[in-house]
Amino acid sequence: MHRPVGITVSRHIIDSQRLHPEATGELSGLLSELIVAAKTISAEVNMAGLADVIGLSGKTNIQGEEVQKMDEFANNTIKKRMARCGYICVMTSEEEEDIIPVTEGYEGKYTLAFDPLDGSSNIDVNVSIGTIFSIHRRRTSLTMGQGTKEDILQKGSEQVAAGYIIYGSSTMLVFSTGEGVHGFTLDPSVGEFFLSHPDLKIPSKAKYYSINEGNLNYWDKNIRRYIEHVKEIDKDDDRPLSGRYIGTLVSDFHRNLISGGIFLYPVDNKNPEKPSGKLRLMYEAAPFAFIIEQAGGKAITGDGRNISDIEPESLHQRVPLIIGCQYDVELVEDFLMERK
Ligand code: FDP
Repeated sequence: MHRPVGITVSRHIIDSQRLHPEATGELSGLLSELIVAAKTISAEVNMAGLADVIGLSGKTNIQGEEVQKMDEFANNTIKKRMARCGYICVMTSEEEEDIIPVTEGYEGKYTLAFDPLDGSSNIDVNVSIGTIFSIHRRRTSLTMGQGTKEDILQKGSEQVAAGYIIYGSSTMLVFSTGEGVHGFTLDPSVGEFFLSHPDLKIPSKAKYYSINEGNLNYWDKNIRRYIEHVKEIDKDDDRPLSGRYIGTLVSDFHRNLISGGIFLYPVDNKNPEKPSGKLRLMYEAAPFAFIIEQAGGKAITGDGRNISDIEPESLHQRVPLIIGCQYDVELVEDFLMERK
């Protein structure tokens, strides 16, 4: 389907829905509600640096309202808007221990997992941060009312939609409902997202590698061998790759998707309480895996599993993540399996 640059995200969603005569409009409604939450967060993020300048002291702002930390604000904004939207039956947030129920009487047929503000260490230093979301169809029957953990704990390959919003030099929304990946840029003067990046495809080979090299001495020897490899000079193989690491997964992912790259957060032995790396399956790895596969890339754990095939066991489960251009992800796997 031709998607002309410049159409609004609302029109894009309606056009996509028309491709499915059986669609009830609920997924479209859900996405539209999420987009409103994203715009609210974007406006607040843009003001974040001013909080101190305009004399907000302690916990109250100039209007005497309580000042929330940005991540709390983002979490509350999504929770409040989605609890009564009528399209989901349960939510889970990276910020909360347990599942979040929706308001009684407003139960719908989808579930929502979200990371309200990814890249927490970058919030206070004016570096890009983002919101990530993942949508599944509920497993239990609609007549059962409130959703359960069973509805939420589903593998990535069963996602109906996934996406992210990046609050960068512009605010962008990138998402997929399983029919390619499309990117929209927010025009803040009219408060509307416009299609700017239709049908995004990741380049076949990486130009960039992204990894926190400060962890080098905690890595397995095969990851170290791979990183040595990407730094070697070999003109015929376009090496060395350039290093880029922002430390906000949304931003590192976004750059790699557009320009071609590979992101790695492998297993390390830094913290015995995190034997599977740092990143979360439900809020980070699975939604990005859905998007990257739709864009022609790949996401793996490095121990023989595709991220999308992992059946989650708990809400905050962590997984190692190697994601990006197919060629490079497969090469990392060869190094890890010692085929290289
Ligand atoms: P943060 O802890 O700052 O919220 O999942 C969280 C995350 O950021 C990712 O966005 C980012 O890619 C990664 O952690 C950075 O971790 P390191 O600081 O260990 O590199």
